Amino acid sequence: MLESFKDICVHLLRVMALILKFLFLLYFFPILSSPHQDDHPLDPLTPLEFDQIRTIIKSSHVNPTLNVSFHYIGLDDPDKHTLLSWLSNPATTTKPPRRAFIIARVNHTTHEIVVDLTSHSIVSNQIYTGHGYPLLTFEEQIAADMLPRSYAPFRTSISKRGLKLEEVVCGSFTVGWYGSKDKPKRVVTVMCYYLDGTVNLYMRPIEGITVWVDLEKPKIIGYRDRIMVPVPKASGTDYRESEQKPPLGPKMNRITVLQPDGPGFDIEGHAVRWANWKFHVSFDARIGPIIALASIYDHEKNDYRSVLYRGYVSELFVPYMDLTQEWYYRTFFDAGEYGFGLSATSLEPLRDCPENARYLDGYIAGQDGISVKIANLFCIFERYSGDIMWRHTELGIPGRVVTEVRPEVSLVVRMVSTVGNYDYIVDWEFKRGGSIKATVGLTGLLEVRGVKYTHADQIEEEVYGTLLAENTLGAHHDHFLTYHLDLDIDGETNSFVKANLQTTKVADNSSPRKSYWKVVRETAKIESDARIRLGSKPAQLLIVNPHKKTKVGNPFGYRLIHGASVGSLLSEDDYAQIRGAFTNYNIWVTPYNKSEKWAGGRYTDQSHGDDTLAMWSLRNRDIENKDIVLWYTLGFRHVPCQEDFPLMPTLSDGFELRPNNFFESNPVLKVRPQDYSSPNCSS
Ligand SMILES: *[C@@H]1O[C@H](CO)[C@@H](O)[C@H](O)[C@H]1NC(C)=O
Ligand SMILES: *[C@@H]1O[C@H](CO)[C@@H](O)[C@H](O)[C@H]1NC(C)=O
Ligand SMILES: *[C@@H]1O[C@H](CO)[C@@H](O)[C@H](O)[C@H]1NC(C)=O
Ligand SMILES: [Cu+2]
Repeated sequence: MLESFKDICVHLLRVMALILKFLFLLYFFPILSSPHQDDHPLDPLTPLEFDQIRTIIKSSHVNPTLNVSFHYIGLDDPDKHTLLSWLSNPATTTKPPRRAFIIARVNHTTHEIVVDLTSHSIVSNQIYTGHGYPLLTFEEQIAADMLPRSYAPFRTSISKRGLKLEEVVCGSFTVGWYGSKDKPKRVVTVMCYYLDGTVNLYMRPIEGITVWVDLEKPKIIGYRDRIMVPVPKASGTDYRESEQKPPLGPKMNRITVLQPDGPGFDIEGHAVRWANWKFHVSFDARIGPIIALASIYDHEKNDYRSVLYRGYVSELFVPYMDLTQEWYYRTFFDAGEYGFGLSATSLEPLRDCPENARYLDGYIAGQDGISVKIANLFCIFERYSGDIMWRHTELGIPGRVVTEVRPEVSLVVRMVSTVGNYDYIVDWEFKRGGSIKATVGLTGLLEVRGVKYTHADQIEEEVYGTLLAENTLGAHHDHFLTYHLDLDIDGETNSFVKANLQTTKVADNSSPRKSYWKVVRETAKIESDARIRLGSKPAQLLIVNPHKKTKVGNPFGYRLIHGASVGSLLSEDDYAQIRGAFTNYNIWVTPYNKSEKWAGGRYTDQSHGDDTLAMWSLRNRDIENKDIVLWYTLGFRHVPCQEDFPLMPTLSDGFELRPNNFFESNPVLKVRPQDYSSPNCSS
């Protein structure tokens, strides 16, 4: 009996598979056979294109003996209007040209080069002479990190401390800018750490030694050994499973994620469709993940409606609060200095992402312009976490109980960037109700300073941090992430509205109440109207389309539900803050401008802050009824605690972009619950 049931099941499945295969071919054949299948104008550069770029630039050079080092190679954004009209009418409009933007150093000069990949030619090649330098390459950092080992004074410092040279590893740190008017060299400091029994090098700083390296030579140009403190112990610092000693934590029962019908999304090249959403996922060496052209299907209007033209983490700012000579300059810009995308890591299946995830690979270019693959760069998965999308139990009808529930299922796109010691988990999550949630999780290793102290009671002076373990001080710092959010709410022409919630006193005796709050709407006309420090005034922040209204007359809109209202506490005249001035406010709105892409400016290493979002915004342009970009900075103030040692459990924050009078009514009312009833053939 059982046997025959199984047979029927297997047979049924085979027939169904055949039908599905047939339908699949019927549906996808025209797409599969098209040569442009995964050739979207916003796709990241391919290995073939990296090759073309290298060849075109090298062969164009007047003096072939000069080496070209590539500091940035990315897609030169297609013109927004050309792209949007081509997308809406590919048959009769021209496809935007495929171009790359390159920052290269040739003979100690910074070049900005635009290459046309269709005509295989150089469109422009300009020399940049302003302040600041491009991203550091991995290769030059590695070369700098190797120098101390063979440098006699350094070897003396190491043996003076009784350490073994072969257990020393070093890392390159950007040096910032502290008011000097001279044109500086491209310099980093190299800081060294000790392994000897652990892989957690960041918990074992060899404090007091600073090595300055000229990256272009590369050569040591300065050396200082100022203080000697014990290197913190190795014991208790290793985070590898194999190195943990009992007592161990409880073992979890297995949890699996099954999707008997396969994943509910579809990836064509870099275009993703899932439930009512479609969007494009891309990747850039500087900024990492990019979500573009996110549109949501409106069943009532029978069409896709645009929400987000493009969203990405534009810059990160991580200033440390330690004023000692080895530390004061540590005010990092992880995108503009180190490359948030260059620092992306391969995801570990089943650990970084659940069982039902699909993966996408990505490519970056090395300093020589040759592409390097990052396998499993993105994971994309449907998240069913047991949450409720909506529900109600009605007990108010005599003699009846009505209960309706819909479970929440969402789609997550994830990338992890490990910038030296820190790991940033960047998620973009799409919900059927129309929300886009962005979350960033911080984990990995703190930057700690070696100190002589073994107990907090011994500390008398300002140490700028928390004692986390013997000789180990976790330095105070912040992490700011500035998101570029080019929302196009049902079209490009939008306005930014502050709906202030204002406490109003009832003066006369018209009500037994003494107060209430009312909504006072303010549409931002110029850029200065839209600079906001969150937390100062209760308000709802909206991007609306003033030309399009619901049937009852409310403008279509999306609301920014922000996370913790954290802004920089540095004074605005602090050099670090001048460079990171894009964090002076949590919210800025600018008119769309293709060149205003990186909030910390194009050349962030040793920048003077003359090309930041804060400077652009000073032009005070009109932003009402325009194609506008919302910039949102979320922040973490990090006062380290012992739980962050030896590795920090993930700390998250984020924001939600949520429809607000965008739909006529609840867009997920008619969502059909998942089918749990299919026969279980797996036995
Ligand atoms: C170019 O690079 C090669 C290989 O790294 C090196 O040997 C050569 O000295 C470099 N040339 C110049 C002009 O820097
Ligand atoms: C490299 O630049 C220096 C000046 O910075 C110049 O004197 C030299 O001629 C340049 N070399 C070549 C090969 O162009
Ligand atoms: C676009 O931005 C760049 C850089 O801020 C600026 O030089 C240029 O004038 C801007 N264009 C317009 C039309 O505002
Ligand atoms: Cu931190």
